[in-house]
Amino acid sequence: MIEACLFDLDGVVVDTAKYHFIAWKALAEELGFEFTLEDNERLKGVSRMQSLEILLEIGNLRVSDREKLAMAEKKNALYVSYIEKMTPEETLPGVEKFLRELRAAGIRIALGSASKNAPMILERIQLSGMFDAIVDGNSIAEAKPNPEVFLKGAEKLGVLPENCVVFEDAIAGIEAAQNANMYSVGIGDPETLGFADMVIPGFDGFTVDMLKKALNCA
Ligand code: B16
Ligand code: MG
Repeated sequence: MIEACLFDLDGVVVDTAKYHFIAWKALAEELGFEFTLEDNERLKGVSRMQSLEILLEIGNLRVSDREKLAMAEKKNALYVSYIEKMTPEETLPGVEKFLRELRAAGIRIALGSASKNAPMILERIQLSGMFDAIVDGNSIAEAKPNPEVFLKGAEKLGVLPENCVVFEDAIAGIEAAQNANMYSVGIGDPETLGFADMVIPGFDGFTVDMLKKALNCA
């Protein structure tokens, strides 16, 4: 039985990876090394401080914890200057329709994101009201693949994990869903996310009926 759907944010509801890329690239350039789109792939679904660690490893740099904090803050300020200007048009195709369909079917909806900026992004794309619960980088101690973010979401909704479906674009996110004992739907490439229970390219054309069929429920 599907009682709730939990959504990752970046790469599932919106594409903020392009703004993260601009901001990390600017920081890397300031530090004197190149940061490529391929490098950026390694940061998807990863927390801000873990992303910085990866970036510093790419640049072969060692810095103090204080400098790390300052760098992360600087990157975030530039990132926020971009997401502040986001509009509802940036919601990925089919997402809003699918969320509305879930609501109409009485299925509860939660957000499960690593981002501390999730509330602002949802506000900018005008989707805050669609979520019954929000769990984001501000309210979790453990990063994905730890299941904390999704277990907290289920708890807030008052739904058992086995009755939850997770939509995720990152490998660590699918692992987190599996660790939470939830049904996982990968958004993206089957080559990378093939270990999820189901993989779809995106929400365009995807319906609640299709999800129910895949789960073998009426
Ligand atoms: P922030 P998600 C993640 O969002 C992003 O995929 C990842 O690239 C980012 O580093 C992380 O949020 C933290 O974001 O700096 O805004 O707190 O995919 O978990 O929705
Ligand atoms: Mg993501």
